[in-house]
Amino acid sequence: MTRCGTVVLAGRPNVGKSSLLNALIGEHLAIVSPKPQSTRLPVVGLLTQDDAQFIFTDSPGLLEPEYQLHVAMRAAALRAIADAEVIAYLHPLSEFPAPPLAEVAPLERAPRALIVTVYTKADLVAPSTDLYRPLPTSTVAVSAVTGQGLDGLLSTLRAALPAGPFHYDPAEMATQPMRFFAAEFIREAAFELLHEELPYSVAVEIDEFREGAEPVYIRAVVYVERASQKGIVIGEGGRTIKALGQAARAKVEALLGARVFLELHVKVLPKWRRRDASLKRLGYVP
Ligand SMILES: Nc1nc2c(ncn2[C@@H]2O[C@H](COP(=O)(O)OP(=O)(O)O)[C@@H](O)[C@H]2O)c(=O)[nH]1
Ligand SMILES: [Mg+2]
Repeated sequence: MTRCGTVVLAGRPNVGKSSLLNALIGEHLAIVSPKPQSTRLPVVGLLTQDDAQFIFTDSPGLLEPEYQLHVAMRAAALRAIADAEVIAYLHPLSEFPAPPLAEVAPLERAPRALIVTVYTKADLVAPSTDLYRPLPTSTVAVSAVTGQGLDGLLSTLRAALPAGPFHYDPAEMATQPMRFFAAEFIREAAFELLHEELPYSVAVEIDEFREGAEPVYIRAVVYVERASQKGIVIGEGGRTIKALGQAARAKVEALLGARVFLELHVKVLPKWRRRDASLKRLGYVP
């Protein structure tokens, strides 16, 4: 008898949801940043081990919305939580104990799915501290950096998966198209290379994606919210956008396993974070 189900990785911004997804899948699928709120849309990663298929869903951090994009991110996170068969509720081990998920979210009613509390960034907590007391049941401590606790987490989650046939080919690890990941990796490069508020003003649209070409040809638009930001993203003599393109290209090539030619254009989409029509066009609102 096989088991298969959706496990959502949920929690506050910056607790390590995207890092844990990548560590579980063994591939850099979800973008990671020391800056909070880097994840805007759920990212799905598949892991099939023996008789169990895990459909992991990384979700945006649960936060108080400050503008329309946040409203969309929060709605996406709550949908992912409502749709999941198992909720992995992540919280840093250094901030033990985790408040109830229903309080953090906050949720109108307790979710029907089983909640497994996952304490993250265990490598940052010295083993001598009393945080290494025995954890309550349905609770595990992991590190996406050292891999500590991942096997234990998987066996806890496996027991919670419903019995049923696999939904995906066991060889698959992603469900979203390469152009989604291309846009995300350009954003990840923006989080790495741009400062302060700027990465939050960046959105990416893939204009063309020719997978048959050698190298694979991708043309993308990097949107910012104001004309003054456009100059900063391009940089002196085009230096910044060039570095951004190189960093993003390497990320896309690593996932695609093929050489890529990436062409970036910078455009202004005024106040896109606060406009529903823009959010819809960019795919942040269904
Ligand atoms: N030391 C350590 N840092 C981590 C771990 N997991 C995530 N981080 C860091 O925490 C920050 C936020 O991680 P991210 O996965 O983007 O968090 P998310 O916002 O919850 O998706 C990044 O700087 C990560 O490198 C971990 O297990 N150990
Ligand atoms: Mg994230």
